Amino acid sequence: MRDELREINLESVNSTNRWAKEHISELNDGTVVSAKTQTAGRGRLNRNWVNLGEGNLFLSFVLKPDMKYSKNFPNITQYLSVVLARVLENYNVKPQIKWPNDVLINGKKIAGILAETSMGQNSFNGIVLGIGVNLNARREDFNKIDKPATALNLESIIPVDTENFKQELCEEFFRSYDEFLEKGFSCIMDEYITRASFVNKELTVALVASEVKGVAKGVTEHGELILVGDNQELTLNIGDIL
Ligand code: BT5
Repeated sequence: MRDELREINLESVNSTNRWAKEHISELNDGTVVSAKTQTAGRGRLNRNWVNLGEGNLFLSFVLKPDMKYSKNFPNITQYLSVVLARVLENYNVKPQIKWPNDVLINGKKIAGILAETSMGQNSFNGIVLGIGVNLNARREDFNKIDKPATALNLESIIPVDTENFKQELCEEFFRSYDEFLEKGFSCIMDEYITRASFVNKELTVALVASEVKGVAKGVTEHGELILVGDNQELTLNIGDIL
């Protein structure tokens, strides 16, 4: 737990991740940057995070962990997916995690997570861990998104207050962040698997320039996807389940 939460609340920004990276040298470890609205949100591989406007969550954690924990950095997005699932469960919904870190409700994406590393000339400046959560939207807003998506207000009977949700998420994140840095994926593995939407399913996974098919057996102790194909067992640390 951090002593005090340092928060930066912006009205409108292109991307909270981009803003946090640009200002990282002035920001302390544990700073939370959020914006009421985000005009050019980004996802992985140059994909966009669609802006559903005010009332939704656009947030980046600025993290400056000790390099002695660097082997656990690749799992930080999975850590955040579990943290989010815990918070969502308080709203009486059943979140599921789609490897590696998408969070879904009833098979539709409610949140996306993007970690970016900031490097200086020869140094590590920190990690910017961004999350967008759809909290308040109308069904017609999802026409702007090319894949099934949803928002918490459409799934939960409990009213959703964006500011409260943000505080709950930050509190939950920092409650077990130090433990995560020390122990890595193993400290969330059970919770991750319990909520996994993909285990024992037949999947196609897009890799950088190809696709592989198989049945997902689970994940390794490092959070990699284990995919059993016709004649081979693959362990994937990057990819997109199609
Ligand atoms: C992600 O990428 O899901 C990571 C998104 C991270 C967004 C946050 S918002 C705060 C912070 N600042 C930023 O600039 N970014 C972070 P990826 O796995 O590549 O998924 C992108 C795909 O999700 C898109 O191609 C769409 O199919 C879908 N998508 C886009 N906007 C969505 C939305 N609002 N709700 C649900 N799905 C969406």
